[in-house]
Amino acid sequence: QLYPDKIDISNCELEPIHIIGKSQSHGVILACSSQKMEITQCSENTLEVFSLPHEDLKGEPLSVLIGEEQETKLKNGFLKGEALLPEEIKIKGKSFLMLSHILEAQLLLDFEPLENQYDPVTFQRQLTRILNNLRSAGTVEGLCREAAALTWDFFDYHRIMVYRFDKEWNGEVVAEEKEEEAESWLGLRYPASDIPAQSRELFLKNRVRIIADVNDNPVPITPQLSPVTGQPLDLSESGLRGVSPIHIEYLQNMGVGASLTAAIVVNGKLWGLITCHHNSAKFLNYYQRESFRFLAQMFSNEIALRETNSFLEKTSISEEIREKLVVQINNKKPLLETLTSKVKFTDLVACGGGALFFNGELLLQGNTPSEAEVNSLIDVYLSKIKKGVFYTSKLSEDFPEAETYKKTASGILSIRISENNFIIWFRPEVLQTVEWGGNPEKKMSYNEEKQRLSPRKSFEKWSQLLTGTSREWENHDLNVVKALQENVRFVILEKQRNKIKNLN
Ligand code: BLA
Repeated sequence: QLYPDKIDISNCELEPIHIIGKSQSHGVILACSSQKMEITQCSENTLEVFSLPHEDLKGEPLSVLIGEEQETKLKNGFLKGEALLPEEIKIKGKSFLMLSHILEAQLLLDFEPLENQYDPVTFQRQLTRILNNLRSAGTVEGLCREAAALTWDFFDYHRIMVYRFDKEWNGEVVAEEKEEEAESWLGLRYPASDIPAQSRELFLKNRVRIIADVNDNPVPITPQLSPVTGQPLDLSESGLRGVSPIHIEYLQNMGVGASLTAAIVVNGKLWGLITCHHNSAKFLNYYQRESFRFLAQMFSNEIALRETNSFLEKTSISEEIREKLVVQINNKKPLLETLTSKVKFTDLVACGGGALFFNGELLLQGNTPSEAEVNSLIDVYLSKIKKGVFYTSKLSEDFPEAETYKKTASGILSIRISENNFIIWFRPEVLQTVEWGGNPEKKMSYNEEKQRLSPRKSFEKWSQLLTGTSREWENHDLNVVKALQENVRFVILEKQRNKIKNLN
């Protein structure tokens, strides 16, 4: 079975939301064979939307619906491999926007109502404001606030949030615009399972997602399997894709009537989302969503720019220190001494202290666990890890013995020089109170009526004191210690070569 019967929150990540087989009811999803341009599948709401029964459409040439001229245009565009542009189409006197996507031997067509016409002047003004305001926002925080403010101004939703993911895909509201009387969710965190992996994956493909009416009944697409491919229709590109029932329930529990979300993608990775909530149903047409897409794109570019600059700045500082260390270790003295003389290995990355373990000898520098504790850490834990570089900001989670010294070493970064030789950096615990939007340990409850697990009902602020966690290791930290690892390995090899030379 392609679409499982029973989806609940214990198997969220298995829900194949891209082949959900349903359309949101404000528009029509239709598929046709690209060979014959014949309608093969459509959502069952054509009577409500077009005043034409869906039974009468299937098997008919697409021209019956959109006219000969549009059909020819579509077919030619498809044959030439050109990008298919949105077309304004009149059906029984009503205006629609037809959005076309190519799916190998089929065309996937979205028909959306077009009530307000496209206004190029408004559109242009929005683009100019987006460019100017985002470019001049200073910090990443300022940028997030500006993106929320622009979204608020342009699209009239009741709440706007910039939502940022951490390494484990939990998210935090880092900027917010809302109505005055609504409670603030700024700073609240939400667990990764609220937005499962396949949904995050889809956001990389299709950057804007509108849910026009949370209380809508999604309309089935029939037949379920495409007569062309024998497979369900891939709705990844559709702007009308029906919404997962679990997510609907989630939004209902939150009291949301409609949502609009855009992906923030930085260097190919989902960095966060701009999410808009409305208290009642709300639809934005394609042109408005294009403005939003542009806003999210510019926002993404500006984040990437700031992250790259900050990375380069930090890298150049630590590279300078590494160069000095390399001069020292090329000295004839013993390695332990050369790594702890004028410039110390602990100067290389921000840390509380560090340890050198070479040929059975241990040297501690700065704030560290005791000798016995570090020896045990290496012996019982690190020596079993086969990676050349290992790091964690929650050591005691995987190595419970570390609980006793979490104050000095909640975080460790370790490089392996050879089989039994290590350089280790320690980061102290940073106590943090984290505010969650609802207790993350009570993500679900059993729903008698639906006979399945349901998302949590309460999103009330829930505080958690985070212990045993250090500041996270960043990419520039990892890069510079990897480079040092190469340098030290090379020096050891040279020393061994010289020894052999001298023996001969
Ligand atoms: C999707 N969940 C989402 C999305 C967001 C959130 C932003 C993107 C889709 C959208 O709304 O358009 C979560 N929304 C939030 C959070 C806030 C918010 C955290 O406003 C904070 C203020 N959701 C669950 C559980 C499951 C789940 C337990 O909580 C698992 C079954 C599923 N969430 C789920 C699915 C989607 C989703 C399947 C994709 C919905 C779709 O695209 O159809």
